[in-house]
Amino acid sequence: MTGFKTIIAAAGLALASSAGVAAAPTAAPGAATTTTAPEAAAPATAAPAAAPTAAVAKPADPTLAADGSQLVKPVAHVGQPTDGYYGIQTQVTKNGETAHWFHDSILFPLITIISIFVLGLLIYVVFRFREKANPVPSKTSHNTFIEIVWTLVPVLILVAIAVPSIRLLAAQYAPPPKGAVTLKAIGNQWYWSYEYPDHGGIAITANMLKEQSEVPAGTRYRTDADGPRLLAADNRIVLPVGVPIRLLTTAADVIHSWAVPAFWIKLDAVPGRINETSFTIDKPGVYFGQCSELCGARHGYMPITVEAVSPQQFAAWVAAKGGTMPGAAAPAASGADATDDTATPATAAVPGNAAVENATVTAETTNQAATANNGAGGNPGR
Ligand SMILES: [Cu+2]
Repeated sequence: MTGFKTIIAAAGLALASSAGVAAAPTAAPGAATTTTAPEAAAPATAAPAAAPTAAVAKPADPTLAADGSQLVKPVAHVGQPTDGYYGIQTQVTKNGETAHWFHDSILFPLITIISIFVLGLLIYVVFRFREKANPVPSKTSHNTFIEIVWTLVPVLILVAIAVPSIRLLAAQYAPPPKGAVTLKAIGNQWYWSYEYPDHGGIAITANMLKEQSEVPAGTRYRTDADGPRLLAADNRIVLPVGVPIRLLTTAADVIHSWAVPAFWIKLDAVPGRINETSFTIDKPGVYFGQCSELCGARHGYMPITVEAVSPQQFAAWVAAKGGTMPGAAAPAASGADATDDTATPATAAVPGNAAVENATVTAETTNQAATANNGAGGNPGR
């Protein structure tokens, strides 16, 4: 039996090597020393027997391709800033759509009309009542009609703005309904960590992906499939579409702010307290955001990447992360720490620059390192 296992392991090793994939660490040492030439040739019939032994640890992550790269690529103009475009990003939540309409149909026209009206009045007054054109100024100090108009009109304008504004504000803080998916975002200097407390306590750390020129060879770097520069994170937060999301924010050190423009969400993450809001994503896709509270030297380098998927894919993703859907039975223990996102996947190394869960870069922990200041030399000062 032991001999058979060795053959299987050797066949798996040979297959993995020929495909350019590093073998799982557990199989490597023993198999390499006991392999004999004929078995190492790995007849085709031995390969299927070897494959399942390596794949049973975790279900596949539905958001990743077989090579570990991101399946869903960001789409231009969606969930991210666009060169040369000004205006609010396309919104994918109800509150966002309301806010977008409120801005485009009420606030912006109103501001434009008022500004042009006041400018016109000023220009008229400057020319019409200048000393040359109006040598004897009027001494009128009171006009009941004009006073009523300039009091009433601004009041009506303010009421017209206040009604949709307060309604939107209330909707943003409406408690999530039952069945909401809870996402807890924790701000850290300078990365985000996440927990899914209703889904078996899945925990994820998300760091910004650096550019190829900024990392040593062999280290994962950002590609266009990950997202735009400074906005792509190594681990995406996966959320279901059409399901209310309860967002909880807090922080481990200083105040951060979890903000994703396409969701119309910006919620401060304050140490020692938990803030809550809710939203429902309408469309699948990849959406980007950033920390929006000045939180230190690398404040600008803690992006947020959310991938919205169908509820079925979300359930598959939860299973891939070792979590459970609410109400479902806990999965059989696989031996690995189900909530440890940094655990090495059973499929071991992924070729090339593919996305892997454990690609999280160790976060810098001091201002000195983060700003590349020379601690010994001190700040040169100005
Ligand atoms: Cu921050």
